[in-house]
Amino acid sequence: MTDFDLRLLPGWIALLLLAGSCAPPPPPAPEPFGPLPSEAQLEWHAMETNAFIHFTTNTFTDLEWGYGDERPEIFDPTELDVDQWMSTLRDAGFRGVILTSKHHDGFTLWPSAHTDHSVEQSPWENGQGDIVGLVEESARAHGMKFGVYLSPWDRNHANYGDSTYITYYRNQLRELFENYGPIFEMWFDGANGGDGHYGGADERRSIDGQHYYDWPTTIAMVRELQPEPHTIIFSDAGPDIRWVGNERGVAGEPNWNTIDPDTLYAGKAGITELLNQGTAGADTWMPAEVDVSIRPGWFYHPREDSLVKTPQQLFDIYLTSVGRGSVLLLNIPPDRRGRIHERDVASLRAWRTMIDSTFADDLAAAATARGEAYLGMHDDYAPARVLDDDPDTYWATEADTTAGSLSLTLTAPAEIGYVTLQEPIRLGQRVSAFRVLAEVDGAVREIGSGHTIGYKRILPVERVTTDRIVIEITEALAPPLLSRVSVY
Ligand code: FUL
Repeated sequence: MTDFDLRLLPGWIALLLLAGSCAPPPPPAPEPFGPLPSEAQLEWHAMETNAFIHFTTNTFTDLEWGYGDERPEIFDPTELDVDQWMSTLRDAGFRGVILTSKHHDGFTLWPSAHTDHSVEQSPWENGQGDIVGLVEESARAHGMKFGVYLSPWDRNHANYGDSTYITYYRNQLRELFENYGPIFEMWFDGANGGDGHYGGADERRSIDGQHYYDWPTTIAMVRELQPEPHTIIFSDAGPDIRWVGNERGVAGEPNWNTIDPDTLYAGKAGITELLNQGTAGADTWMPAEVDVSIRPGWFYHPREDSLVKTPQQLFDIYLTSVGRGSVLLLNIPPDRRGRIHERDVASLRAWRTMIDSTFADDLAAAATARGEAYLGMHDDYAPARVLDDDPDTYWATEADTTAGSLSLTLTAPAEIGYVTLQEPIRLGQRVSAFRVLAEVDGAVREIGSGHTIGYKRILPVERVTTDRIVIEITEALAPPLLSRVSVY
């Protein structure tokens, strides 16, 4: 900094020069706001897209909910190729895969020591095969995390409805965690339609949904079976992630990652809307997961080959799930051969190409960011922080405000169609209303707006040609922060 030797100056002058040359210390970092995500939840948010695999006797009976009296002999995929599933999923960009190891019909895809109603009794691989083992191994070999669905409702089991069934269910969970872990996500499905085979009783059995399963004990058991890495537990009501309230692929707008678990109980009026939108300023971080199938059904049916969602439909779902700060859990059901059908493969490929090409070139990467007010007017919190690759740096507004704005100047005018925004959710979810404006023909006007941002918001904006974009946070629960802004 100086061209000469400070030691030649009187001490007090040297001190003054040194003080003047140092940047002022940054103001204290913003206080976290409200409930915060755990490390495991943060990792889950960053996965963005996971795949669901529904495969069982239903694949061969053409049913969605097997009654529980299916003969294991019908389970006989002719060309099972789990690596084909996994390479298809990996190429489509999925980071994890969740397998229905047992659906409501009770047939287990692994040779369980606790039941005969399993692949062990099927002709496939002469009863020596293990689909759960194959999927687990192949998922990891393809760089994807492995998760499990184990239906609590079991229409095959004779004791379903009494407490011995709960022991059976927990024994199976134990088998899964001990033999196929680590399990990144555990899916506890709330569905229960009443009637079933139940070991030959063929009757309707209703359970007390709130108490029968004694979920707190089961959840504690999962935590004990796998303390690290922490399994993300899904159910209609958490504890780690919640249902999104529909199976159409649409997260709420707003979509709050926070909710009060006490408000979530079956039969509550408006429960699906509550799950869909969450609650601003609530006490628990429990984000919604968007589960939806690539076909009308969850299982493969030949009649639905012509109804596979198109790449455009999948892209729209991507925007209403990942683009609203949720994780997309897209179901792709293998067919009777034991392969992902050609039509599904083609659709997934074209979908991935669509995502990659739409979001290939971030026009903000070379932009300049400006703003009139930011925390302490210090570089650490300047608008430029939304353009660097570090998710832990962010633009921060002053501690006493719940609004703020920044502008981006692109290197040249370009046609834009999407603006993506990210909040540093480690410090809580804050933004509740924002607008995006652009300078078009010399005038600045609004080209889009939204409510929540969260982990990531992809906002389709009016297509305009511009070189100046303004992000205006108009309402927030606490001083707004943004870690990233991209423009496409
Ligand atoms: C629902 C189940 O009843 C469907 O069959 C499917 O497994 C879906 C993911 O969850 O509750």
